Amino acid sequence: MILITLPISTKYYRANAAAGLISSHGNQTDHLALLAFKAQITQDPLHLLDSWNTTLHFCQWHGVTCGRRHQRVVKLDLESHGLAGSLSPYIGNLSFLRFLVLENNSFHGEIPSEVVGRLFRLRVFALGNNSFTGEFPTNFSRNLEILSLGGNKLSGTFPKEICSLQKLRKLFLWGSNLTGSLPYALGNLSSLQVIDLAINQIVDRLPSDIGHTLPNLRELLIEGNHFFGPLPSSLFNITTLQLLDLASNGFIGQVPDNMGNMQKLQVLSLSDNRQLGSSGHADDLKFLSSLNSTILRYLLLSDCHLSGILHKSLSNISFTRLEKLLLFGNQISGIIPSEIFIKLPKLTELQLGDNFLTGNIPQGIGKLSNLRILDLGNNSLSGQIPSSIHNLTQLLDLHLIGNNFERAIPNTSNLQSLQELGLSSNKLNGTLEQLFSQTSHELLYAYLADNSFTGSLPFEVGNFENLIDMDVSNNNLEGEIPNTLGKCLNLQQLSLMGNSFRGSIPPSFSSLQGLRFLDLSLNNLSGEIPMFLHNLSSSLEYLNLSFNNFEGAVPTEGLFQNASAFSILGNTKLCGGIHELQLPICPDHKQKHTDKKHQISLHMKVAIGVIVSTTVLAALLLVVLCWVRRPKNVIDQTQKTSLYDHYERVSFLELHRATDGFSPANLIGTGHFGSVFKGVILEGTEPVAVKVLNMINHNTSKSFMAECEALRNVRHRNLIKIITACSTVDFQGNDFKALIFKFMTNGNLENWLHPIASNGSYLTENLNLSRRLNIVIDIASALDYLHNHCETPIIHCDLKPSNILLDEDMVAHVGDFGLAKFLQGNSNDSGTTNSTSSFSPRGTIGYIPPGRYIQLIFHLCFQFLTYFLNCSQIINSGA
Ligand SMILES: *[C@@H]1O[C@H](CO)[C@@H](O)[C@H](O)[C@H]1NC(C)=O
Ligand SMILES: *[C@@H]1O[C@H](CO)[C@@H](O)[C@H](O)[C@H]1NC(C)=O
Ligand SMILES: *[C@@H]1O[C@H](CO)[C@@H](O)[C@H](O)[C@H]1NC(C)=O
Ligand SMILES: *[C@@H]1O[C@H](CO)[C@@H](O)[C@H](O)[C@H]1NC(C)=O
Ligand SMILES: *[C@@H]1O[C@H](CO)[C@@H](O)[C@H](O)[C@H]1NC(C)=O
Ligand SMILES: *[C@@H]1O[C@H](CO)[C@@H](O)[C@H](O)[C@H]1NC(C)=O
Ligand SMILES: *[C@@H]1O[C@H](CO)[C@@H](O)[C@H](O)[C@H]1NC(C)=O
Ligand SMILES: *[C@@H]1O[C@H](CO)[C@@H](O)[C@H](O)[C@H]1NC(C)=O
Ligand SMILES: *[C@@H]1O[C@H](CO)[C@@H](O)[C@H](O)[C@H]1NC(C)=O
Ligand SMILES: *[C@H]1O[C@H](CO)[C@@H](O)[C@H](O)[C@H]1NC(C)=O
Repeated sequence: MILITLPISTKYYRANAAAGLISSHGNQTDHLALLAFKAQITQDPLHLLDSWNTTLHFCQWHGVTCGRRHQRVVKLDLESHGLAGSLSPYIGNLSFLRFLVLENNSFHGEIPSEVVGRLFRLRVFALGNNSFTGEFPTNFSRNLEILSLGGNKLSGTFPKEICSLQKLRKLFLWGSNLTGSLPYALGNLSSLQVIDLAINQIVDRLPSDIGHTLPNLRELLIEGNHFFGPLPSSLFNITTLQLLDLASNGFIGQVPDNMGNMQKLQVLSLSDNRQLGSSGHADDLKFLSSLNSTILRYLLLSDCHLSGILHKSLSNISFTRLEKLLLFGNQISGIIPSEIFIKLPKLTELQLGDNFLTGNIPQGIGKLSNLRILDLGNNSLSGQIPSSIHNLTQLLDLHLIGNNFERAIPNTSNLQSLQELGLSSNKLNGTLEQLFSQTSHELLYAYLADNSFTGSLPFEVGNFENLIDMDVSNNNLEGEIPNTLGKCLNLQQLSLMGNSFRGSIPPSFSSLQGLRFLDLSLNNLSGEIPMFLHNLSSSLEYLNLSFNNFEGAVPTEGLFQNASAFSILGNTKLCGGIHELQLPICPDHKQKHTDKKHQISLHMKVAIGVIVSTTVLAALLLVVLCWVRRPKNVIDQTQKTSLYDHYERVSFLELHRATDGFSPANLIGTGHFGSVFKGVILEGTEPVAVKVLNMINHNTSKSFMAECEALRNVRHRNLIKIITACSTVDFQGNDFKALIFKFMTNGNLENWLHPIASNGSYLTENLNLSRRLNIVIDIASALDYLHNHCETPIIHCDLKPSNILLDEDMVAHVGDFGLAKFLQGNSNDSGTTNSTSSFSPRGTIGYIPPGRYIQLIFHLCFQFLTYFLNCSQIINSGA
């Protein structure tokens, strides 16, 4: 590559030499060095080295600066370009180089010794935040002013050679795994302004004369090392200091209180020095009143051993620019003085948690309108949470856990940025309605455990779509677990333990695919353990269902294979499960098949079974029947819609109300289509069944239209009666489609045929022969009507016991037309393409003379055959 580009550049040089612009062979050397540098770059995501081409003189290449007179490279600055590759030793030939800045890229390999040793004019050597390996370079230019090698993978002790760099102003060796102590000679480098040795393994004391030997120090960062001993008071005498970060070391003793000279100080961090401060009664916070910088922004004093009385220590301070005041994890007592809210008006973080504070939160806290984090947790604060927190519109994290706060939570409707709400372990009471309906939808963490909250868990919990962790354990909550929790798709931990929740586990929990921790213990929950829980096993690590009233079979798959991964203690009605559980064997192992293939073969079986049994039974019992069953009008003209006329149009809100917020208590069935809820739309009217379609399934819309269309005009006593439909958007603006049917008191046929799978109430009665026969005749009548008496014949295509519904008189009604097909015209289309006018009941079958009754029975039986044939044809044709 270099060879190819050479001739062109030679031509270029000749041209320029003739013009007297370029003067020496050094120009060639620089050009070659840059090309060699480029050749070892393997990644240049921003394409910034594209300009390093032959059209441009190398002095005009991106990141290259040349001296004006001699056209030699004096500066190479390619900071933060995302460059990857190794560093070419040819760079050592750029003998006029003064600035080499490759900071914050992805260079790897060793730093070539040529680069360090030969560039004797170098003033700035900045290779920090790359991935260089090997030993620390040693042979630095005597002219070096800035040395930045931090954030690499270099190894070794502190390079002593640095101490001879008399012009050094800034030294960055953070995150370099440096071990050992600091060379004493470092304290002679009085020119030093910045020392950043944070996050290393240095074991040393700070020299007591540091304030005299480094009088120009502006920034000292030694956070995250093993410095020990007392803090030298001379350090706090350095008038130039702006940033002092001594956090996470082992400093001990009192903090010097001669800070009045540091008038340029912006950041003081002494956090995480666990023995800093006296262990006695002395006022360790006395130094605060000597701090005299009006531009202080961060005061970070958390996790030390500071004792003191807050209202005395803070009474004299006034930091009008202070943004962060962190004092958590100390031994500080006293009350929160309301003056501080006036004296620290710019606070964004106030963290006083894990101390011994008493009293209440002054109303004045509302003045801190920039506050983002308020942590007062684990103190002994009491009283009501002040209503003025309403003013803290920027608040992200409100952490009041572990105090004695009482009464109700104040209005939080203004806290529209809130992500973490920590109120656990207080004495709060009242309901959660207001909190849940008002709080920001951005909420990620809700810790409300160990209080005295009452009422239900509001359905608005579903608004918190980003919720990760919710703990409402040990309160006095009751009612159903809202199905809307299933909308919190990011939920990882949920504890509802120790309340009085009842009803079953909502079906929507099946969508919580990231759930790791679920504790529902110590409630009054009932129903079966839903099968979908074992599907969550890829994420679920902890499941506690103990001390409830769950019943039926314990699943045996997924999580339920491992007896130590879940607890079901204290549920007396459970059976089955893995052997270790030692539960009684379940009476019936019948499995529900949801598999599509199974469904088809199942309904074929049903159809065949029905055909055979009907034919035989019909023949045998025909005579008996003529007496038992009086002919009825096949079309029931008396059943007018008048009852439901007043809700022709029904809104989401009305349905929401009618079903108690689609509460699981009202859930009467689920399937691939969605869920069916029982509800009462107007008080005093008959209940309805609300079939809410699952909008995640993209076929839902089609199926909704098919069902609407199919049921729009049909009217038959053995077809399910549709009252109205609702196609709108829910509270979140998501598509919402529901069909509203007359409620069938006696449930579906499936539950009568396999009573063990139902909720047990059907067990008392059973289906005798005449009832079964009546049901078969009802179904046959419905099919006859659909096949022969509609202008466009309809094939139901999903006939199965769970779609046969029984009213209070045990009259069967065929339901669920989601898969219905119209036979006329293009039989592959669903009904949506047929015009509605072509589709209406054809004529009426009135009274049938007894003589034609036998004929009618056979005609009806024939309908099953028609259904079966048509439907299998449709299925086979792949429609
Ligand atoms: C060389 O780079 C410059 C600046 O990016 C560009 O304008 C010019 O087209 C490039 N020339 C060639 C031959 O790629
Ligand atoms: C480091 O470089 C990356 C791009 O590679 C950039 O996004 C980031 O802001 C840079 N960091 C600093 C501190 O400059
Ligand atoms: C430049 O440096 C490289 C490697 O350090 C070396 O091989 C080369 O001879 C030097 N001189 C020139 C004029 O490129
Ligand atoms: C170091 O590099 C990483 C990744 O490019 C970047 O995110 C970070 O900001 C850099 N830090 C510094 C101090 O440059
Ligand atoms: C330092 O660099 C100079 C100039 O290249 C060289 O003469 C000397 O040997 C080098 N010393 C070390 C210890 O590498
Ligand atoms: C701090 O500086 C003052 C002069 O500004 C001096 O009198 C005092 O001795 C210094 N204290 C320490 C501990 O260096
Ligand atoms: C604080 O600083 C001011 C000047 O900003 C000075 O006048 C005053 O004496 C200082 N107070 C202390 C206690 O050092
Ligand atoms: C609310 O904040 C505003 C400034 O944003 C302030 O003027 C007002 O006094 C505060 N109200 C309370 C009750 O603290
Ligand atoms: C809430 O607790 C307070 C005492 O802390 C009590 O006076 C009040 O009646 C309680 N309210 C409710 C609704 O229980
Ligand atoms: C490069 O610059 C030098 C002066 O420093 C000059 O003498 C020489 O002719 C130039 N070299 C070329 C190849 O143009």
